[in-house]
Amino acid sequence: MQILVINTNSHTVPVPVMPLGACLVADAAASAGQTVRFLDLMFAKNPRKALTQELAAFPPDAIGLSVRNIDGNDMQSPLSFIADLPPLLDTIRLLSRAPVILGGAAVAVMPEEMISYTGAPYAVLGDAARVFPLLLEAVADNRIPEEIPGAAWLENGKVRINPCAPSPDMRTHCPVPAYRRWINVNKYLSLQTTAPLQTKLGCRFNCVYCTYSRIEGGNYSLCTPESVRDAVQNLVSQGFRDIEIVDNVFNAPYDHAMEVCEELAGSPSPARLQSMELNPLFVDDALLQAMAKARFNSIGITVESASDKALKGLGKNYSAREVYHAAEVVARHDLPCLWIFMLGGPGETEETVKETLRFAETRIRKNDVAYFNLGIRIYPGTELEMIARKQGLLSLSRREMLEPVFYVSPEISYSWLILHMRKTISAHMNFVCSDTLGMPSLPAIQRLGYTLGIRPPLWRYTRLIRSGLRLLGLAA
Ligand code: B12
Repeated sequence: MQILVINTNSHTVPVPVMPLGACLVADAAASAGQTVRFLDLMFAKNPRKALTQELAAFPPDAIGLSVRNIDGNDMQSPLSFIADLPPLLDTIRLLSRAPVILGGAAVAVMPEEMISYTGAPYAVLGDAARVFPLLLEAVADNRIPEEIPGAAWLENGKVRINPCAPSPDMRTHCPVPAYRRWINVNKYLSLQTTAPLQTKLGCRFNCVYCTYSRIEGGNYSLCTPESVRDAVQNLVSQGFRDIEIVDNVFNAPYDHAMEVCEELAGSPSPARLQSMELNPLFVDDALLQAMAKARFNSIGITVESASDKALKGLGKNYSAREVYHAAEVVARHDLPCLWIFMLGGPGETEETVKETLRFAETRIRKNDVAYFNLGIRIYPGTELEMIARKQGLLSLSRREMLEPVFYVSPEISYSWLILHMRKTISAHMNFVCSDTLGMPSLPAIQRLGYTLGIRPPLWRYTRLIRSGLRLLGLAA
């Protein structure tokens, strides 16, 4: 069969992200003997035209459509991406009879809604590198994929979804795609993109707003440390130096993170690593030492809040005490740290926001950075959805929730939150929010930085960049 895999994501904030899953399914289909081409729309000036040309050059028998983002997850400047899909699907239907197989994080987050919205006859959930080739065979035989775990399809206008097969507890292979076969890697790198690498699947936490356990399952499936080492070597051999661990939480389970670090420390490599998703409860001296030895050049802690009341409202498994403790640990090490906050959750008040800001102002080092999300995207099926409905804040149907919809605690005024945070961010050059990332000058800064030899993560230079922009009289 001739298979076309399309990466539909063209969002470039905070950086254009390389389509890890889409490249993995392209690899899997090629390994299964299919003839595969890849259309990456990330940098396409006119996606519809690019698709039209591709369909003419390579008439496919099936099309894998990767959809990463439903929306920008940003209440300050809400952006919906799903509206980009109907024009692409119309073009496909007009020029080809190939069935569309939907995949990607957006589909994992809202499967039924995404399948009904796009009208795609098939979709894949779970371990797509395994499921996609099986589904292609079923499609070739015109067979309903009833026996394939993780397959979804439309039957008489109804969405049918097979439960995913359980992932093994340990995996001896940590997947890395042949990126350069499918995408223009250099273009991504010039915009400060890192090569994503996933060392585990699964999330056992119960944060009220989160979709991670739905996407990856509630049980851990861990790549052996040796396989992670091999994956890093593979990426290095493909010319990558900046590698980002994209696990939903890197330091849980703690022992796995430690073992991965020890394995990486023992194998010489020019790779620089980063992870933006550490849970403060499991940040200690041994971990940061091990990460530094493993050649991590920075960390991110998704701390969300430093107020007990707000942390409880978010369903976090730690309290403000552990947040302060994490800051003490970070202060004893050299690793640059990005602190990520989420303000406006259940129970948030002006007082709890001020508590969090007191932490940020007194405990975050001057060269580290605090990033503030204001308001929380509500996804169907989360506890936050139930809370919002109970509080009378949400009356939309699940389908309508494909458009960005956000939660802000009824105990706080959103306009107060915005004004207060703008004032605070303006007074602290190492504090940022999504406004800062949305700066039109960001891509130029990313490119200039790359040309000058600055490598990811760029946020380490936040203070310098914002001060420079201010000096030039530009928005910072
Ligand atoms: C790490 C991460 C980031 C990092 C990425 C770093 C990097 N170098 O890649 C950063 C911080 C930059 C980031 C940014 C954003 N992210 Co983010 N991110 C993640 C996270 C935690 C992991 C992503 C990942 O790489 N997973 C591993 C790979 C293997 O998964 P994958 O590519 O999705 O592929 C799997 C399937 O989707 C499938 N698949 C993929 N394509 C295809 C195609 C076909 C045909 C098939 C069959 C299957 C298939 O195959 C794989 C499984 O086997 C996810 C949450 C999660 N647990 O998935 C959120 C997530 C993807 N992000 C999300 C969002 C919203 C964003 C942002 C818009 C906003 C933000 N939070 O900053 C930006 C957008 C960036 C951009 N330019 O597009 C959402 C997307 C869905 C949604 N809600 O809209 C997620 C799901 C989190 C959430 N809130 O639910 N993100």
